[in-house]
Amino acid sequence: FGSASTKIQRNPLFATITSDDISHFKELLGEKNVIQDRDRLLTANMDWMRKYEGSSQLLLQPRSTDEVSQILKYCNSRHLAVVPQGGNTGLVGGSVPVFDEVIINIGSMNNVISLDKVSGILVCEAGCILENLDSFLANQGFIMPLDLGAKGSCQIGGNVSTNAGGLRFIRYGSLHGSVLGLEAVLANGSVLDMLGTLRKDNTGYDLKHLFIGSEGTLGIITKISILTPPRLSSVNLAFLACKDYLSCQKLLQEAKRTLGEVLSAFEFLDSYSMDMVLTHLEGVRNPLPPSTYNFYILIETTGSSESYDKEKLEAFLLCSMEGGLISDGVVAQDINQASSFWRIREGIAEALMKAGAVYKYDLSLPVEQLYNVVNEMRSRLGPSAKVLGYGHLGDGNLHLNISTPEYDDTVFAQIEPFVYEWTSKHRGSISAEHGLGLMKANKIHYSKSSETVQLMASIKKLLDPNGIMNPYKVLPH
Ligand code: FAD
Ligand code: S2G
Ligand code: ZN
Repeated sequence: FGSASTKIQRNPLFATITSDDISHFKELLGEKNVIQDRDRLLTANMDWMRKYEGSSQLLLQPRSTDEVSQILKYCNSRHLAVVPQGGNTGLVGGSVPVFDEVIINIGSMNNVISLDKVSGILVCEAGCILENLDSFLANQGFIMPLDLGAKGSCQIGGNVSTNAGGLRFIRYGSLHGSVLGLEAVLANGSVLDMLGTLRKDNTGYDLKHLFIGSEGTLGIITKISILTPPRLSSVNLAFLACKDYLSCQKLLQEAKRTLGEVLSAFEFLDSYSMDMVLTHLEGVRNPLPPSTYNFYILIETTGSSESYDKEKLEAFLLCSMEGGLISDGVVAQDINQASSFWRIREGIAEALMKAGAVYKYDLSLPVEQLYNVVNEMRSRLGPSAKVLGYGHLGDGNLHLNISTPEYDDTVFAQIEPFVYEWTSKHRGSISAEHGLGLMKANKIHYSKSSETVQLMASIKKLLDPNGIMNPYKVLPH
């Protein structure tokens, strides 16, 4: 794809790094946290999909809120643009520089601060890796309210900044609900202490919500307080096959109705996604006998009584089988089998990267229409590309991914702006959970009115008057 910056001009108001800046940062952070090493910079400048690449000459690794504050205060006074970086697993080009922005990686700020074991309220630093938090909580009888395929690298600060959704969204909802408080540092270095740990606090505008999903453009999140659900003893996972998309929809309605409170995940993938995984990932096999199924569904239940949950799930599966909603299925007998089922769903992104060029669209759509855009895209592209549809069906979130051996301009021109227009026409969102980043900064009007975009721009101007926070991202430039 080259870098999207071919179309964007570097803002001439931004300064470039000088040797005085480097000495200042070394003084402040210590030598080893001021990275100019070529290889380290190469990695930090490239996004996970190897689609966006910046040319930053400097990576800073602060260890405390105060160091973040000092860095931003200095960069703001010098008009040095910055890009906050967490695990760098973002999929819209938001976490890497467009030009030579200074990269500020929060990864060293990875301490758990407190866990209230009565309420399950965790306070931690933004650089904590999601999987590490989940493991820490496991021993305390709690779980993180989100789970995503990137859990091994993504940081909770990045999750909050992108308002990440993920596999548990259907049960535990949005981070706007589970995040109770934040500490954030603004471009001028001021530290906003919004780190409340109360479920209810109705005292004025709830400003933390501005930072949830702001993708590093309003400030750097340094601490988070989050409500973590209790870890329940009984988890079941079924891997099912459906003959058509209508059955998937009906299965979702049935699951919500009959599994009710124990339903904790409802994911789908089509046969093209299954083929992609079986072709490109080692040691992954389809748990169901190959057949003409067109869709696969993962249904997870999480509850507190093994017998009660199993009985509910088995009754649901039997009734769905008899009703013809599912054509085949298997319930994981142990944790290994369950992880092999999840490996199929979570491995699609990785398989796509191995197959060649990927055109990735993360759409929210009404469930009834959600798969139509996949079929439309298939008829538009014909044999020139593989079109995959998978995602969090339970939340109406489609991951439309188009794969070609090499990047192809003509394929791209057949996808955009069609896919955005189609989504907008069906009152969907052009970004369900990944954010806008660089990729969709100029596409926001497909899902937001010009008045709201203008108001967002004035809020950005108020909080970051010099525009140094993650420039060129989220809002049109
Ligand atoms: P980064 O990629 O480093 O940064 C993301 C954005 O947040 C950037 O704009 C960056 O500037 C900003 N940022 C990072 N840290 C901070 C901070 N402390 N303060 C302010 N701004 C900050 N996403 C989902 O929502 N659901 C999924 O199911 C999902 N599955 C994925 C599966 C795979 C295999 C991969 C590779 C990605 C997946 N993602 C998913 C996308 C990605 O993992 C999420 O967007 C994640 O929240 C990014 O976290 P990160 O720490 O990697 O952030
Ligand atoms: C997922 C991330 C990967 C992709 O797998 O749920 O959010 O390919 C996605 O879009
Ligand atoms: Zn997703």
